[in-house]
Amino acid sequence: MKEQNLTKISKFLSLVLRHSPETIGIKIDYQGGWTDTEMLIQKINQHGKYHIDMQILEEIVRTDEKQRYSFNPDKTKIRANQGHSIPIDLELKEQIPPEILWHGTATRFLQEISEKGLKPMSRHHVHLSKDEETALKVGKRHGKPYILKIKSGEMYRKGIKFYLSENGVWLTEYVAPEFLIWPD
Ligand code: HQG
Repeated sequence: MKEQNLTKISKFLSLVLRHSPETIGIKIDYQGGWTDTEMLIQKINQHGKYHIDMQILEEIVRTDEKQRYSFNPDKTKIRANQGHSIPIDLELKEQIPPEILWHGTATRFLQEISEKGLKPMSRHHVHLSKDEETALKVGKRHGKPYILKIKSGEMYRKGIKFYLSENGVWLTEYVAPEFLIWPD
């Protein structure tokens, strides 16, 4: 299938698996955020916007640029690896973060962030990147990008929990202003 079409379907998958499963009438398990693969394919096809089969779904899971989705071992279930707004428990294990992590945002949010810190907004966690380049891409999604460094090592030593999603995104509940490093 053409890459462009796969991207469109992948975006639609993000919508149903992270934010709005009711769009196609499926349910996401609270525990783990999984949904039944066959049911997902059937309901997407019934909804009518896209026509997919197992082969296409496998191709998306394999090739998605950010590795947003995973199957369980026998592929009977599928989930988004992070980024949800619906209530689910991804059952992530706590991890020790690197000393510094990065967060890409937009200049228009800076005033608010400097006063209140980084909040999860509509998602479950604040999303942090392991490198500056990734943070820049994330920031550009919102407008004029701006990159902050996060004192993740210090946060961890103060007892703040960090998680790592299956696709390499660092997650934490909140970053207080004192842990933000502003560029010179
Ligand atoms: C900002 C993408 C005002 C925050 C990416 C961000 C990521 C505040 C925006 C993932 C704030 C929320 C997540 C505060 C934070 N006041 N604005 N106190 N605290 N913000 O999209 O991190 O393509 O929910 O800086 O790769 O941009 O979806 O979060 O700009 O991993 O797979 O509020 O989404 O992955 O925006 O991106 P988002 P994000 P996917």
